[in-house]
Amino acid sequence: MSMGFDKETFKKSVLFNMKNVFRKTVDEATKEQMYQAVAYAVKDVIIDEWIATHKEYEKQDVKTLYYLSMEFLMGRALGNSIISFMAQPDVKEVLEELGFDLNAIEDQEPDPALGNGGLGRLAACFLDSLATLGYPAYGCGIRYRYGMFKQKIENGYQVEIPDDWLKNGYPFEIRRAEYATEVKFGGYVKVVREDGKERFVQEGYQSVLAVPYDMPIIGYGNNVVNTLRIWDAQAINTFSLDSFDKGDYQKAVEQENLAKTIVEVLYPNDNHYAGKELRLKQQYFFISASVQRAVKKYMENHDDIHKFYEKNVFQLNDTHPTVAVPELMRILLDDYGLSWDEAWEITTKTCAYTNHTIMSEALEKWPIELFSRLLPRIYQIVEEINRRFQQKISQMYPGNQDKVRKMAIVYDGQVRMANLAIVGGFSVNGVARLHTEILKNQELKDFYEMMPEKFNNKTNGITQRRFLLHGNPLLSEWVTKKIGNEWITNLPHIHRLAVYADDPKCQQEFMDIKYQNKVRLARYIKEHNGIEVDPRSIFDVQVKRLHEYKRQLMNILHVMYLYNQLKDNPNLDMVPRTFIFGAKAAAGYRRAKLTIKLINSVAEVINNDRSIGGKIKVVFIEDYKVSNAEIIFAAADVSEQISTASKEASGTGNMKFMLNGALTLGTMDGANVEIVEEVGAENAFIFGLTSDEVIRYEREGGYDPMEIFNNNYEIRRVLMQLINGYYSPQDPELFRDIYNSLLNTMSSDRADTYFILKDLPSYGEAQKRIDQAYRDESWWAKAAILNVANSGKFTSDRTILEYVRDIWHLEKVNVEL
Ligand code: CJB
Repeated sequence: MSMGFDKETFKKSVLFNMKNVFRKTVDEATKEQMYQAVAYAVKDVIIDEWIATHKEYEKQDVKTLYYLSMEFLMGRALGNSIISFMAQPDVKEVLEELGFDLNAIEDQEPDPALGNGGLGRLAACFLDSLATLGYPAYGCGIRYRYGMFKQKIENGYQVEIPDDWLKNGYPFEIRRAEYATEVKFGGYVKVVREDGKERFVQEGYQSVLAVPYDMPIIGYGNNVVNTLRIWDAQAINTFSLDSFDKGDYQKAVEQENLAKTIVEVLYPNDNHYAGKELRLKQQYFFISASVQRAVKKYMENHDDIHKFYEKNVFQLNDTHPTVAVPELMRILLDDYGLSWDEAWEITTKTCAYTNHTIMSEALEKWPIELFSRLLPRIYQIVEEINRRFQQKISQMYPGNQDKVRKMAIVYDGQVRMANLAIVGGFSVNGVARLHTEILKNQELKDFYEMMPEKFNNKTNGITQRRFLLHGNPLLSEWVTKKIGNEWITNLPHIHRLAVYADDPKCQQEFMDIKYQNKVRLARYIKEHNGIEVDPRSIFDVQVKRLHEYKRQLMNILHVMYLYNQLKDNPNLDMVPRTFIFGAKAAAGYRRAKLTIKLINSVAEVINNDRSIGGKIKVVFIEDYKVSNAEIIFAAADVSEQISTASKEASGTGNMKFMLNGALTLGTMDGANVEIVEEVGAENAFIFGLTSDEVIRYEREGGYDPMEIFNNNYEIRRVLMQLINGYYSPQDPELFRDIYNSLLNTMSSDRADTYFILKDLPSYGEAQKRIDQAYRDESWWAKAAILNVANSGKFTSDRTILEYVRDIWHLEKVNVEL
C-alpha cells in the first residue's frame, strides 16, 4: 500500500464530496455523481504528492522535459489512478460498502480523447512511464473543447457525433489562471532603433489569452505526480466600453471569436495533413504559451538565459509543434536581446524532433502567404534560418542545386516543417528500427548524409500498467501469481513466464483466462452491437484508425473469399472465426468511410446466413477508443498487423496485443519486425512483400493488378462481388470506387497503391496456417504464453530510458512524503 492512502479517510472523503458537491446522500446518488465524488476523493489523495513532486523538482533544480504534442489520447483516469497508488482492492471495497460497483463507476468517466490514434496514445504512454520512472516532465498540449468525435454506425455508415467531454466538468483538472499567457497573431513587424540597435516589434496584432489547465500524471507506487498541461483560450479584451470608444469594436469581436474557435475541436486526421489556417493557429497558440512559460519558469530561479538548454529540453511530437524552434528564437532575440548566434546555439541544443510517418500526405507544408500573414515575426525568423541553412548547403555541396531544392526550409512558396524541425534541433528519431532505416536511406537521406550525428532510433513502447494491469485483471493476477509483481515496473521480468509455456496445466489456465476475456468482450459486443458471437471461435481482431495503408480492405476481401468457400462447400473444415474490426475514419476521408460501409455490409450478409452454421461472424465495434480497447486486446487470439510493408512507422497496437497473448498475423513492417525478432518467427504468422520489395515496385511505377485479376479466379470473384450488388443489392454501384482503386484506370492514383491484391494470396495462406495451428490447443497456448513472455522490450519504460540516455539526459528524482 502506498503513500497517503487510508481506506476510512477515503470513504469519508467520498461522502463529504457527495454532500458538498451534490447535496445528496449516497443512497440518492446516481452513478455519475458517485463517479464525480470518487474522482474528487482520488484527487484529494494525490494532491499532496503532486505538490511534493514539484517542490522536489525545484529544490533539486532538475532538468525538465517538455513533451510538446498536439495530441494526448489519455483514456480514462480514474481506474488508472487508483491502480497507481495501489489502492484498488480498498477502493473497490469502499464502493461495495456504499452499494456501488467500481467497474460501473469507472464506466461513467468520459474518455478524454484529445488525440487521434497512435501518436496521441504514445504521448499518453510516455507520460505514464516518465512519472513511474521519476523523471521531471510536462506534457504540453491543447484543451480541445471537443475531442475525437464519437462514432455511431447508422445503416452501416459512420456518423460523427461531437464529443462534449467537458459537459459535466472534469474532476481531475485544475485551472491555473496565474500562468495565463498572451499569444499574438497577425499584424506586422516594426523595426525600432534604440541605442544603435534594432528591435523587432509586432504591432496591429490580435491576441488571445492562453490559460493552462493541469492534469495529474501519477507514477506507479512512487509518490511522483507529474503534470499534463493543456491550454484553453480566452478573449483578452472582452467587450469593453474602451473598445467601442476607440472604434475597436470590430477587433474586440474578432478576438472574442479567435479565442472561441482556436481550441474548439481536434482535427480528426490521422497521418494526413489538412493545411487549414485554424490548425496553424492551434499549433502556434499552444507552442507560444508553452515556450513562453518554460522560459519564464526557468528565469524565475536562474539568471543566465544562455544556459537554458542545460535545464530544459523540448521534444517535438511530429512536426506539429515545430514552430517551437522559431518561437524560442523570437523570445531569445526580441525579449532577451541575444545575438542570432547565441539564440541559435540555445535553440538547437534544446529542441529534438520525432518523426512518426513517411506517408507523404502527412508532411506539413504551409503556404508562405498564410504562414507570414498569421505569424509575421516568426516567418522572418524562419526565413533567416533558411537563408543561413542554404548557405551551409552551398558550402558543403558547392553548385549542387538539387541539394538546396530537397533540403531548403522555405521553397516553392512553402514552409516545410519537417526540414525546419531537423535543422532547428539536435536530434531526429524514428519510432522503430525499420522506420529509422527508411528515414536514413530514403525519405531523409540528404539530411542524414549532411548531419548523421542527429539521427537515432527509438522503438516505441506501451505502458503495461494500463494495457495489462488495468485492462486485463485476470491475466495480470495470473502472471503475478506465477512470477511475482516486478513486471509491473520492469516488464522484461515477464520473461520468467517462458518456463511455463510447455506446462499443460499452465496452458490450460492461460486458455481459460483468454476464454473468460472473450466472454467479457462477447458481452460487450452483444450490449453495444446486438450481435451474438461465440467465445469458442477464434477472435481475429483488427483495431486501429481506418487508413488505406493499414489495409482493413485486404482483411474484409479475405472474409469475402472465405465466405465464398463456405458457400461452395458448407462442410468446409474450418475453425469458427469471429472477425472483429474497430476503426474511426477521418470525417473527410471518403474511401475510408466507404470501407466501413463495406465491412458492415459484408457483416450483414454473413451474420444472417444460417447456411454457414455460424462458422464466420463479422463484427464492427462502434466507437473504438482507449476504454474499449483495453477489453478488446485482452480477448484477442489473432492480432492483425497487415499494413503495406514500409508504411506503418511502428504501430503500438501490435505491442498491446502481444502483451495480452495474441499471435501476430502481420507483414514485416514497423515494429512487427522487432516483435517477431523477440518472439520468434515460429510464434507469429508472417506474410507478404517486404519493405524493400515494396520500395522497389514503387520506384518502378508499381505492378499490374490486372494480371492477378485475370489469372486468379477466387480474387476475381471477390472483386466482381464489389460491383454486382452481392453485398449491396439496393445499389450495386456502391462499392465501385473501391473496385476502381484496386484495378483502375479511371482514377489518377496508381492502381492498388497499397499492394492489396499482390499480398492477398500470401495473406490467405497465412490465415490457413492460423486455422490449422489453432486446432492444436497446446501449441497455441504455448505460442500465446511465449508472446506474453517475450513482450518485455515493448514497454514504454524502455523507450523512455532510451530517450533519457540518448536525447534528454534527465536525472531521476525520488519523492519522499
Ligand atoms: N502516427 O498516429 C499517427 N499520426 C500521424 O499523423 C503520424 C503517425 C502513428 O504514430 C505512432 C506512434 O509513433 C506509430 O506507431 C504509427 O505507426 C504511426 O502511424
